[in-house]
Amino acid sequence: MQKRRLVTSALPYVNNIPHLGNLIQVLSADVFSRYCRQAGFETLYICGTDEYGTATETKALEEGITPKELCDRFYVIHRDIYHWFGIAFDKFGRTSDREQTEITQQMFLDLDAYGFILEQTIEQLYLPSKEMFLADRYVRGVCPACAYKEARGDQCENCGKLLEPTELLQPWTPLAPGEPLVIRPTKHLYIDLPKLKDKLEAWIAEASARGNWARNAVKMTEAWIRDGLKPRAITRDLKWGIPVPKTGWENKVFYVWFDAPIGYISMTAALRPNDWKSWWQNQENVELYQFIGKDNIPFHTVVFPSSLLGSGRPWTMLHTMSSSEYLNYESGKFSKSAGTGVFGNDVQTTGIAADIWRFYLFYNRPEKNDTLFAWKEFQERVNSDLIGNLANLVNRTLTFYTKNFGPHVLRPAEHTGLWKSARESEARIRAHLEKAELRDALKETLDLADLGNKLFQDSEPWKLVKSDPAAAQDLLANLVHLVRDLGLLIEPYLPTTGAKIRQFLTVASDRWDQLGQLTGGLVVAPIEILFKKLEDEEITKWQAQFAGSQKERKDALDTQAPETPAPKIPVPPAESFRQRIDLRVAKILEVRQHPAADKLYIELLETAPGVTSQIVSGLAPYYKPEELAGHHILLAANLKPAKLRGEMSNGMLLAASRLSPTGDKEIVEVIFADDIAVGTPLDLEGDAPRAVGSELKPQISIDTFFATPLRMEGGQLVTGEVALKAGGKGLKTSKVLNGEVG
Ligand code: B3M
Ligand code: ZN
Repeated sequence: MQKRRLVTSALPYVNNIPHLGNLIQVLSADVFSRYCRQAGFETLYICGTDEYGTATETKALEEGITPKELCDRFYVIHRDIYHWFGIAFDKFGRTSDREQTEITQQMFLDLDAYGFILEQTIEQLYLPSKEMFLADRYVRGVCPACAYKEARGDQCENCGKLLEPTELLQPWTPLAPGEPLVIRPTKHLYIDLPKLKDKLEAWIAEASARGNWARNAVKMTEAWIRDGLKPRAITRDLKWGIPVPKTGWENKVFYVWFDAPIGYISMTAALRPNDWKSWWQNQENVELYQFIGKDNIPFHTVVFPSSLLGSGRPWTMLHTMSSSEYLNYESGKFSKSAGTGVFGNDVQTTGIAADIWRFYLFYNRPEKNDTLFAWKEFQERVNSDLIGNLANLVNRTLTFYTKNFGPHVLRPAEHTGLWKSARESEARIRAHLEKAELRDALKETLDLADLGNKLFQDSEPWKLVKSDPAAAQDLLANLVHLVRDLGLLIEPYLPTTGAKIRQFLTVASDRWDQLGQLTGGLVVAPIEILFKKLEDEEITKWQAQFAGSQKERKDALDTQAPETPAPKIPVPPAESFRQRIDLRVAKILEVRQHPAADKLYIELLETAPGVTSQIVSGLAPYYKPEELAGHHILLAANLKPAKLRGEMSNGMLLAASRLSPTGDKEIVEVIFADDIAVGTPLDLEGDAPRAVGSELKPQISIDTFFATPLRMEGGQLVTGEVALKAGGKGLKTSKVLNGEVG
């Protein structure tokens, strides 16, 4: 018997308008659950708004309304945006609903009963002028792991590390910028993660393999366990949250990250009051698929599973984790606070259909790497792949068929070449979807459309219909069935389009058991054009419109110091290095071939303890992957992220090079630093060495980087006349003793 499928996407915080980057997860879970339903699995897709916590409480205070009023307002905004995008939730609930309080309180009571709750008095940051403790998100400061300046008190948005507010360096609060924060004692309840460690580790090892967790989820979870599990506070000094059901704790509420994942359960309970346990306490018969962004990984693979394991009930645990990377916008990050990018409500004003947005977002889904939303590429992909390929095949096949043979499509003799390939392709599509590889499955679907177009083109039916009309009709009937398959395959991605294609063919069922079947009995109804091409003028207009329309974006730009340009008059290299160049020791965790370039590798690095990042380098002609993996190297760490042949690169690895004695080839040597700890900064000899985790210098362009010369001299890395040191040690090469470094 097939297991049921429970699908969730991260519950969006209610106090903001989601942008395209946030929509990825909600959309991904939508495609996956639509696929599951079409493939015949009993499926539930659960999502809703995450409403409690400091951010909501503070925003409501600022606007002079109650938190509940604020949430009511934004809940509707979220719901309507997702509705516009065609998301077919079974339930879009709210964490402020009654079921959430009941189930969260029971979860806590269970954990307490089994001895997994601790009480501790801690020192916490306190804002005297407002007489409040500043928890989690309302403290900002420098991340101790990656030196990101705007890290939040609960987590660094840049590197994903979970934090305690007091761990931040130079803490401050946007509620009172400039006011010093003081540390005061307060008592809190903790979940005893160390006591759950064995259970948890056993579960992670087994579940991550069985459920094929995304690579970033496995890596981040491993790093998190390796850093050591500590008890985690589950209460906060706030009013807007779920009350703690314990005497003496009336003034505290549960921490939003304790209750938020329970939202998946409570929203199911709100939908199915009598039978939610058959979904959530039924590990034997239910598989849980979760779609989140990579910044939420440890909450879903470590913290929430610990609550479930410790509560002593037979919860349905995570099966497949699909944690996407980031979608960046044009030249930078989508940012809610900076107002950069395209927001869910903006999208509706462009007049571009939801299916077109969905198409590009999945074509460009940040599945295994960060990707970039770029207007030009958006136009190209939509015009050439969606319209030029898929829609074109639908249109030309159905038009040609009806014009020559009328509306009825009988069962043709099977075109064996076509259907052998098509069935293989359909099997690959299913296999990708089963692994939540949504982008790969979409590409495969487009390839199948391409195959249909080639067959159409090569068979020249416009000639064949004159010489052998019966053969032409048979061929076209095969292609009409392929169009039916493509409609079914594209429907999870483009639900409106898929349904239209079925309408064109008078096919009522959306089930995938029809795939590959030459059924006949199709009737071609009058068809319409599926999409209209995106014109240059429109693209230019939107590019400008979304580049600077948000007020916050302008303000942010005004206050940002412009990058110091590369000097025109010569500045001593050492001084230029001191001001601009930030090199750090990093470890190469993995090396793989760039899919689109023979000479490039994609390297996964550990740039600070537990922090990973990807770069692209041109080392393939010089090193085998196994000669690089595991080594510590030098990373230019403050370069602006760049996209190299479609892959994001967050920095550059340093190598020395010189010409061979015969002058006909380049000898390249990566500067290894295996005996120096990951994250160690490089400083000029004689300067005070900076610490691991110290703040990065401002971002620079690659041109600025190359304006400061770095060289090997006698096997020593130098800039100008001065040697560079990391952790007191010099950086050495053994083959390229004198040469350029870049
Ligand atoms: N609300 C973070 C976010 O919106 C958080 C996810 C909760 S999932 C249970 O990105
Ligand atoms: Zn960080």
